[in-house]
Amino acid sequence: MRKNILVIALIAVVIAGGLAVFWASGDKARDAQLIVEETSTEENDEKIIIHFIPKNLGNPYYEALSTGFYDAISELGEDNFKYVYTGPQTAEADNQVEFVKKAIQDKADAIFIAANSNTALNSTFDEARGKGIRVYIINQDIPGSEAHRDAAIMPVNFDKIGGAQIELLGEQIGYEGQFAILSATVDAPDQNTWVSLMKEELKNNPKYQKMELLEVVYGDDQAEKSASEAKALLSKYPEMKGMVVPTAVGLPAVCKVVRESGLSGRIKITGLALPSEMAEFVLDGTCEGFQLWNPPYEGYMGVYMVWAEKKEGFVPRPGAKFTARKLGEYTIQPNGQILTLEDPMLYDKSNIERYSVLF
Ligand code: RAM
Repeated sequence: MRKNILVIALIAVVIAGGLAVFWASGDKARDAQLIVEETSTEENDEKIIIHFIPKNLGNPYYEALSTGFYDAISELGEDNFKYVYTGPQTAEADNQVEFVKKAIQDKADAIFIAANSNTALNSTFDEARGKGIRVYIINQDIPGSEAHRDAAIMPVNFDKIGGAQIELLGEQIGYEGQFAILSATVDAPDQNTWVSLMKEELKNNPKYQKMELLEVVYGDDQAEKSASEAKALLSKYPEMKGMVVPTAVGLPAVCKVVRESGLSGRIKITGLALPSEMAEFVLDGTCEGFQLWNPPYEGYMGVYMVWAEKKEGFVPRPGAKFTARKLGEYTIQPNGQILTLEDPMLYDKSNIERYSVLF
């Protein structure tokens, strides 16, 4: 008998409890990720092996997304899966390469990755796919490099985000005045798509002609860097009326700076983030409203897509359909994307308490 024991840190195979518990508990997800499991390769041969590589560890957004993987695995039988949640500490363009390579060594069936770059991973993706591993981009796509992945799970229709974010800030500042965008990393495919859509919206929609974008700065999906960039903007532009912060790490960090500077209500802050991280700032008036979708849905759908391939002969190509139990049927679009939802959702005082217990 082969005694080839794999020790995998940051593995998450502990499924304890049902759907509501997983979706409701970020702490449970975090605890599960710290479990070190030993599994023999013989046992692994029987299991469906899924690796989820987030942009960076310690980002609560991806921990929320990961709970969706747990939930589907729990429904389909945890003994059927080996699920590995692992990735880099920081979200630089090329530092996920080693984690894709680990998934290849682990003979994964599918890799789900929130890529930190549009191009840096292409040859590693090719290597994985050459070995029969499915490569799924999750939470975004890799524009221009679509030929290097099997499909992309999108949280919403990205074409809607630029307009939705500008409209949200516009409403809050009365469609007039200076503002800045605080993004995540300079190479982030999703962030760059949204920022360019926001710029297009400002240029083309006369409704926003009195809104002036001062600059785009980058908080790297790190709370400290986001806070210091926000402080720099506040002192550089005393007339600034607001900031759009489309990152789950950046938005609460910026709200904290604004609150501590005594500027809550005077400077309008909006963007994309988790309701659980934003509740205090919505309730105290630092943030009037922000948007998001449902991150756990993406992981949930991903597991069902892999299951459909293993058990039902599904092949990920445009037009192919699969069913993700409680979410219903999905079809891969002609561009290889699968839309989890169409539009982002607004969170404000009216619903923040309800959603902040979910994710
Ligand atoms: C961040 C990431 C991610 C984005 C969410 C809202 O942490 O940059 O890409 O979708 O927040």
